[in-house]
Amino acid sequence: MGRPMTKLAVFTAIPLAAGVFAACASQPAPPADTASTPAPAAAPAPAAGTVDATPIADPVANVPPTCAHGTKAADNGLIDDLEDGNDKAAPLDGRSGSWWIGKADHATIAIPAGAVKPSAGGAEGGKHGMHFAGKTDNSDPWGAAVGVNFLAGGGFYDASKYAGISFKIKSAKPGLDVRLKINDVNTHPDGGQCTKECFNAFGREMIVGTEWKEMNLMWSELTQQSDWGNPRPPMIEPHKLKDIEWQVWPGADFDIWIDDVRFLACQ
Ligand SMILES: [Ca+2]
Repeated sequence: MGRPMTKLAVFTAIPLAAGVFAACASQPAPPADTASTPAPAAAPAPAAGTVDATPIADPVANVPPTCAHGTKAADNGLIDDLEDGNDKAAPLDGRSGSWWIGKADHATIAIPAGAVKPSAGGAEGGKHGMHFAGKTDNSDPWGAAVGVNFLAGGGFYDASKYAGISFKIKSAKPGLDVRLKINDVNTHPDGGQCTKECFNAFGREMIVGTEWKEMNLMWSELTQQSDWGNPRPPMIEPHKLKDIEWQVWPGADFDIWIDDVRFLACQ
């Protein structure tokens, strides 16, 4: 795909359940759900002139804050606390997706081994969390990711009544660089808006430490990476979200936990 490696890499992910693990980096295969639907084909190219490719220097500057008085956990906003021990998102408010993991060709995943499922442990107050450990390789254009789709079959989910997203994360070793990503209709090829430069999802860079940290992020606090991607809309499109995922960069020996993933509402 001609892009430099490191952190500008296009993201490709394949669910373990699909039985195909490593994708050719030049043909990104988006994460599908564990449903039996085939992996989505590459999105058709939009008609010429339909995509505004104008770079926006600072997307957040164009968007007003969504919650003047802060956020709180939304009613029926739980995406998953992993306590049921299965790979399904909590079946609330129409959500039906599953957890998945993906990796680049030379990356290895140690946990979960085999089927994607929660591990014993997790954040305080629970007994299970999503444990994701392995090693990524500098020779690959991207590293590895764990995520959860909102809908079975990988469709777009309307989360517009929520204000943002919350989750807990920790790393076995201090200072691990992880990027939260929420693919939407503009950044996932299934939306038909991006062609060559998909997967620059709105999200947030995090340096993850060894203590559980709760991250509460309003939609307006999520940004694309600054120097690539097409289209580059002013903000995430909350009424058409694909998934939430946590991506580790190439060249990392990683061991992270994710737990208590939920939507936020305004106070
Ligand atoms: Ca838990």
